[in-house]
Amino acid sequence: MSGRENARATTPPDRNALKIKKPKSVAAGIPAAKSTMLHGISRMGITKTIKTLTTVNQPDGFDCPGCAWPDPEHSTMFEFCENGAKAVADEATNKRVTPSFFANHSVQNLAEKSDYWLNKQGRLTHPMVLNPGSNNYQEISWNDAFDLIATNIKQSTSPDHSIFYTSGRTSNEAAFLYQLFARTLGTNNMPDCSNMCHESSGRGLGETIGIGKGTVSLEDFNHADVIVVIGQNPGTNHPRMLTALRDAKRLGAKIIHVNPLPETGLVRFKHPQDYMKMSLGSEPLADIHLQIKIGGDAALMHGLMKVQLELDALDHEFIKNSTQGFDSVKEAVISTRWSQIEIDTGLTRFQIETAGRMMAKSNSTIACWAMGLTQHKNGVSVIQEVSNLILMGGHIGKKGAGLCPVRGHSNVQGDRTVGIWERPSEAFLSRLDAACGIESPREHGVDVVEAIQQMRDGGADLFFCMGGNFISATPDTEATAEGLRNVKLTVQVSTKLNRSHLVTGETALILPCLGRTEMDIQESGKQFVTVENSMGIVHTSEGSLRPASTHLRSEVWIVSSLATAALSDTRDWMDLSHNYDQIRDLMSSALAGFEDYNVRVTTPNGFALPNPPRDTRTFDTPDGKAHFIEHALPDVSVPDGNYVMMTIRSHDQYNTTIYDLHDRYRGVHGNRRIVLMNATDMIERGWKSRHIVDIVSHYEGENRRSDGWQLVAYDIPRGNIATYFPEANVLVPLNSTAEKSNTPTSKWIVCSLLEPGQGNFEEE
Ligand SMILES: Nc1nc2c(c(=O)[nH]1)N[C@H]1C(S)=C(S)[C@@H](COP(=O)(O)OP(=O)(O)OC[C@H]3O[C@@H](n4cnc5c(=O)[nH]c(N)nc54)[C@H](O)[C@@H]3O)O[C@H]1N2
Ligand SMILES: Nc1nc2c(c(=O)[nH]1)N[C@H]1C(S)=C(S)[C@@H](COP(=O)(O)OP(=O)(O)OC[C@H]3O[C@@H](n4cnc5c(=O)[nH]c(N)nc54)[C@H](O)[C@@H]3O)O[C@H]1N2
Ligand SMILES: [Mo]
Repeated sequence: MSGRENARATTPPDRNALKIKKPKSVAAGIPAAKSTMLHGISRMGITKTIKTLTTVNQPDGFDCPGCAWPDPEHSTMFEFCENGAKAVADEATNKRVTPSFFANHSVQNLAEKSDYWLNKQGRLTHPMVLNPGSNNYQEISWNDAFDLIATNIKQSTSPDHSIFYTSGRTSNEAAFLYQLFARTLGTNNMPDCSNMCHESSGRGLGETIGIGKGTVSLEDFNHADVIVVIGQNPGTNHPRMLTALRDAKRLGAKIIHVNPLPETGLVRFKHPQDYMKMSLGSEPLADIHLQIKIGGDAALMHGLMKVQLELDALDHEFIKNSTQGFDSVKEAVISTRWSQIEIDTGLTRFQIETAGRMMAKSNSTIACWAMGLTQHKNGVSVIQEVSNLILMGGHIGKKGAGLCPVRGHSNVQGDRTVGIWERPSEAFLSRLDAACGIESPREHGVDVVEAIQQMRDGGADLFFCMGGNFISATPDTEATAEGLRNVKLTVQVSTKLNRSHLVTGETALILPCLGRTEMDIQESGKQFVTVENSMGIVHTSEGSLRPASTHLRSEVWIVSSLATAALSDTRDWMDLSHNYDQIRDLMSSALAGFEDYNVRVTTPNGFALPNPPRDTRTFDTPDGKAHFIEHALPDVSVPDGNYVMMTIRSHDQYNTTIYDLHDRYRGVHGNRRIVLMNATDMIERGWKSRHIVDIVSHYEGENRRSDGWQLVAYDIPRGNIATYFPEANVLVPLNSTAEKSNTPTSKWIVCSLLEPGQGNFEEE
């Protein structure tokens, strides 16, 4: 292999295809329902579309692979949304990527294609190997594939030279076995997508409330007086959340939307399923939109807390009996000046006071957030500021109130619960060791950014990915590519073709696996798996479609086979894969809160994992109290002429999977290589929409360049710009990460915009 394949995510480069329309004012509704059906039918045909869409999120169906938002009582016939349906259709596509496809397309040839094209080719059907010096993947038997991995592991001088990545669709059963395998082998090198996602939430909340998860249930939305939605675009990324917000609103809740963009989903909403009832009206959602500057949230929290202090909207009894650290936060907040808050947020004192008064009147407030908070330098501390605000009013551990990080991947929370973590607690490890008769390593493993660094330094023999698309999801594409090319063997367990199959180690394997929608039949018969949603409810998921190929294997079977080939322990790993009940029995004894797992998980709608703040208003911190944590405001100034860029999702993608080239709600069609920019900022530069620019990012004296982006005038604060992930990942500096969580700062990239070819910065 030449080793210089295009590592960058690319988009079909037809600039004339860009159509700019007015951003939509209503989310969902008939266009969403139409898009759902058309998308489904074009990928799967009519019969399969109806069959799959009627079994998503039903008690005996499969869990939607779209997002981690919880299901209501599984009552409606169609519990799905437009983007969930796209995720399902994408997996259940009728197209196939077979060995002859790989014979016809060299790796170099595939690397020239866009990410959109790669995904469109269909489901992977056979295990494939890319041998050193070869330009094409060739078919390999499952046995030979595992022998190859086992030989690599055995020849490696340390278990820590192997790295095991996980994306967030993996089931609890597969994830539990996978971490048991890695720890039996002797490493905690288990980076996961969470490192790039809600790691900041986990770290932040662990310190403040003693659990790294949210504290609300879906039912709480029906009892909230105020719901604050910060740094989140639910209309696109968690469409079913809009139903919960609409219901809350009908019951009298006020909604405060904090976002640099006026995201359509929070403006007006029309339930896609209502159109079947011939109800044509839409409903407004957000009562206030605080159009904050990127990175201004910590200052906003100080402003909102100032108002709570001034109006004495405090739960004094709760603060006194159940918390620690209030006084120092109070002092910090008082000493923050309004002028500073106004500069950092770009909002007026009046706007913040209006929202603050709304909160002060509330008896029960829920704060929701996603990537707009976590992917910042101060990702951990800003979440602790949100927690300060919520704790101040006692909005936790009572009906209708609490903290609600809205998770991304459908089982990312479950994977962490069952042990996918590079820095597991001693309590977790000692219980695992006792139940499974192993001696887990205690030294922490590498997270995503550290994994890239370790690979670049030549310290990795094996990089094994359980799902995901590492090269495109990670920051600093070129640095990641350099790392991957340095590894002896890279392995991708995947459902669809992606760029991570093209930027590889010396030898590379593709192991094709079953998806959520598909039947999983093992020796003892048909299996189901279990998953945990964003609100800590664990339930079953069972696919019903015929697998895309007879050569596909379940992730559980793949881990069992890998362990059998690579380890010389006495556990009968294959036997565990014959009947997943046996894995769940092992989980019952190895995991806190999983007692009687097999019984409890089959109760309709599943069961809730223990959550002390929510269940009993208690906090599992060293002193048993909830902690207020004080932070200085971050410096959000940037040099003159620079812009702050956030990298966000369009309406037609699932992370690195590009379904189509449009962003319907934002009115952008046909091109993804675009920059959303403030119109006044554009006039200042003498630019108009459709003008082409090059982007250069700056970090600690390093510059990264990406050429050929098309401008779109948009309602975004001055000085801020937005681009789509993954195309813009090449501009995210590897070392620019959040303090404590080490999450790449994908929402804070300092950039300049240049005329094409201008400037002395090279595109690498
Ligand atoms: N259809 C679909 N569904 C998905 C996904 C998908 O790609 N497609 N991805 C899944 C995954 S893994 C995740 S993590 C979630 C992601 O869900 P989101 O977090 O909603 O995803 P992003 O597009 O990254 O949007 C971040 C939002 O934060 C705002 N924002 C950016 N910077 C700031 C800031 O400094 N302050 C504030 N207040 N707001 C800011 C942006 O304008 C945007 O609205 O969605 C999940 N669901
Ligand atoms: N710049 C920038 N970068 C980001 C983000 C951002 O907002 N901005 N967001 C970050 C976030 S929040 C996340 S979560 C990560 C996502 O990072 P990843 O989880 O690594 O990426 P995905 O795009 O979700 O992975 C898609 C691939 O997963 C495989 N797949 C799908 N379903 C299955 C399955 O059931 N089993 C297996 N084994 N494989 C499957 C398919 O082959 C598909 O190509 O990206 C992060 N990167
Ligand atoms: Mo995510």
